[in-house]
Amino acid sequence: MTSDTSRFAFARSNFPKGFRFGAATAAYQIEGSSFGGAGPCHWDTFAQTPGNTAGAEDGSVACDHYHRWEEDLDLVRDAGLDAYRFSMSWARVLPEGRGQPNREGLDYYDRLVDGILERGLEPWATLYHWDMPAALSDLGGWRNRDVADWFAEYTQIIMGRVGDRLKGTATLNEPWCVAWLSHFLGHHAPGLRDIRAAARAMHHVLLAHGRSMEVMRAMGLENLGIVLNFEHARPADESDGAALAAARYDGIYNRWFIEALLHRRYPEIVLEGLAPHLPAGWEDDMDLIGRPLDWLGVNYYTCNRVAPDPDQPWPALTSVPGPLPKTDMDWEIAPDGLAFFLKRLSALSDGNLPIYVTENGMADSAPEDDQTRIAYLDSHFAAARAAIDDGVDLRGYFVWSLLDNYEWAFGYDKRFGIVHVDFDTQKRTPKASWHALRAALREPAPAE
Ligand code: IFM
Repeated sequence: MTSDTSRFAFARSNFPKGFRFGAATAAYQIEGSSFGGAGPCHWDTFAQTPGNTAGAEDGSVACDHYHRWEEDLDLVRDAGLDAYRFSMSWARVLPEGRGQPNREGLDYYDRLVDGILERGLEPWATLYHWDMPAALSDLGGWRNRDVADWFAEYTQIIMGRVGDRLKGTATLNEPWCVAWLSHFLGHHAPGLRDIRAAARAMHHVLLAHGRSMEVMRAMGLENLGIVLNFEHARPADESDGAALAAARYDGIYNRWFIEALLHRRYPEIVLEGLAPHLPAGWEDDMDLIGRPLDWLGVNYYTCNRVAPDPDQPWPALTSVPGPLPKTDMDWEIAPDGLAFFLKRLSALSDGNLPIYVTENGMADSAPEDDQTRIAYLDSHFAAARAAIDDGVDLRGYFVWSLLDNYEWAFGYDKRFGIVHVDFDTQKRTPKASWHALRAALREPAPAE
């Protein structure tokens, strides 16, 4: 094993003082949804439908983090990281989605947050990372406008319990996945392929964000934001058709959410297709959606080559394979896309919004000697550093992920962890990337 000799090219001292290095996870991917009195969520039921997830795998046991969280937090601390980003499961807190809270679930998050703090780490929480309670899914989930009020109720309950000790809170993780991937492309729960459902989810997810922020502001909580994902849209060739297809892709994926949040508008190029399907009166919600954020989380992994598909209805586009080296997800490795987005987002917010890379990493099957992951992360750390040099107010960087975990529809085969998990024994083994990170972070930050 070469883990002790592998090195990142960067060290802590290459980044500004106070820059936070962290690792990220999500509840359904690691906790084990069958433990601790959690209610079923739509991923439990989605996985029980043939063909939806690899091997019909689900998150019922996952990494058994629900019982092993202390050992896992030790791994975050021992890597020399500063912060831990995790999510809280709505269905664990409220098994029916609303009404009676699950005391065991609330106690669990209470202990977890205290455990993070006891280890000298900053807790960064996400309120929703995709585990919609099945009882609310029955009522239409993200298609139902009432989801905003349900989410507000959940926000009030969980933040009433742990909000006082969190360093940063995001309402939602990756609304594009919540809405488009899950209601238009059908790859994630609830697995719909319906433009009307997608349009409603695209709006309601933002409305829910707005209501949740309103609740947390009223509670006097601070450092509130949202985590969006971005994928660099590149025309597949030099034709006008490919340019238009890429612009539409960019609009749906990379512009819809952030322009609503920062500028209270949806991009025209997307309204061309979605406007007929949006809920009546959506314009009246834009003021609530666009209330100020304290920070923005950026999840970045790859680029996408976009080509026109004129035989299909709007958005009439498709993706084609690109030439760059790929991860186990078949995602091209394109670190320049990260620098592109950091600069674009900084410009869009006039430099007035602190930005964090809240997820970046790769799936790589190497069990322990994951040199490819070290190279991947290094190239993205370099892109982040370059963006800082260009004036981007980038405050931190969370590696995805602490542990190998449940990669949604792909099951347990795609390994994103800097720590290997043997899913038969639940044994954790730090990989070369974990050791390399520890070496890079050991170097002290420069004096002021
Ligand atoms: O595992 C996911 C995570 O849940 C959200 N962002 C992307 C990761 C890799 O696909």
